[in-house]
Amino acid sequence: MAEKIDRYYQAQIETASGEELREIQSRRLIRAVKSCYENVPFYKKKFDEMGLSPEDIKSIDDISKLPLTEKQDLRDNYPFGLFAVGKEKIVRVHASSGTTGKQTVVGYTKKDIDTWSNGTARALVAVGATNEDYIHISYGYGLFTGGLGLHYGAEKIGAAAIPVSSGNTSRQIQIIQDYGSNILCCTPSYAVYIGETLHRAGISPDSLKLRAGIFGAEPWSENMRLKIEELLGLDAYDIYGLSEIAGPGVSFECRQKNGLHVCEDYFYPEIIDPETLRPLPDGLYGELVFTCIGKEALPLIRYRTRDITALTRKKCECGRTLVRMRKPKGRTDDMLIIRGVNVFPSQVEHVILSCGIEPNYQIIVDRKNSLDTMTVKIEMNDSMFSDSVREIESVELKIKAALMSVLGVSAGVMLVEPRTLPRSEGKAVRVIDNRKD
Ligand code: DLL
Repeated sequence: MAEKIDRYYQAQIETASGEELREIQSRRLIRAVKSCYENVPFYKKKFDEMGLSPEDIKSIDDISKLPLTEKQDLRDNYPFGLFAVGKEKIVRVHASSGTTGKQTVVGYTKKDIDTWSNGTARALVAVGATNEDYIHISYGYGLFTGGLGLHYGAEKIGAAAIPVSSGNTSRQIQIIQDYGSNILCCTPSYAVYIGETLHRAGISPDSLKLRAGIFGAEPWSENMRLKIEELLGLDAYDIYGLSEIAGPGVSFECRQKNGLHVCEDYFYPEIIDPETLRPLPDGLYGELVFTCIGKEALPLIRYRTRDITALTRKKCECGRTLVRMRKPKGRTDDMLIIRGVNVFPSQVEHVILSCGIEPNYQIIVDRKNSLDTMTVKIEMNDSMFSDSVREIESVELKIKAALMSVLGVSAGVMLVEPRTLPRSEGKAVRVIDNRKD
């Protein structure tokens, strides 16, 4: 287990007073707004249409006067139309995978890469990483921001980055064993897969040097945290981010495992009601919106992430004053509406794990005779598989009842043979929606 002293990568910022932070945020917001107005025709047009001038923004308190930006705006200006700097200043591009429509492309100046790496460096130090650690990075390297994001953070703190990238799970395990990897970075679903493979190979997690894991890029529940910690024998921490804003490290968990500290000196968060678009007070769940106040190449203003969370400014035991966001529940566009009831895949995951079953599942949604149906396919583990049909049916009924009580809508449950559902080395695909609107 990690030593219990809290350390910071940039103590001055991470433990700054509310007043100091607001002063930095105000100064940076004014600069970002000016840059957008002067350098991005899309924002100039928006401001002019609203009758808004950059001079109207005098402090961070004026933020809600600014227009919102949507993913579609990035798509409409594909690939580089929202960049605020010339080609000569861009040193890197990344892109989001974008399962529908065009990809969204993001650019970074040298300073932006530095800013982003500070975020991942803060995240690594917050979970106890030091320059003596081997940081095993199994997020994909490439246009996806996961691999290179953690990589630069690891190098910043002087640790040794192991750029394994995703895939080839037996090789991952070999490297974890042979190199003595201390910190594992990958998606939570891939962490489960690595853990299961380890167990099948008869390798005890106690024989490894893994101490902590930094898992993100997809929503995961508290029960999933316990599962991963048990499978891999480490402390599992959440990390959040999105390519449009930077990549991983926009927010991160500390040892308290109680919300993710937002790097609010670079990325100013707000929560809005996704229907009325009005700002919501701390503590209420709504859609997370970010304004990039410390970025040069793509300083997005009030970007709608579609992620659902709540903010809290309550004191954190770690000493960091950076505002915390709750573990994201899911995305407004991932939310399933089943016969009028809102269902998040993360709720289904919570139920499955609380019934003591492994988190390998898939939600199949269909429409039969104009009625929505939802079936949850869940993999049995090897010991369940040898149970009698009656025992298996009774487990199905138990999960069905638990789903009904948590979701408020009935769902079919189908236990399937071990290792028959697709595994993911990156973001898991949990939902198959066969409804045609
Ligand atoms: O997923 C960046 C990342 C890489 C974050 C590695 C953490 C670790 P995108 O591919 O642009 O970027 O996807 C961003 O993924 O809007 C959320 O919906 C989801 N997401 C990311 N982190 C979390 C998390 C990366 N910790 C989108 N919990 C975001 C829940 C997350 N959802």
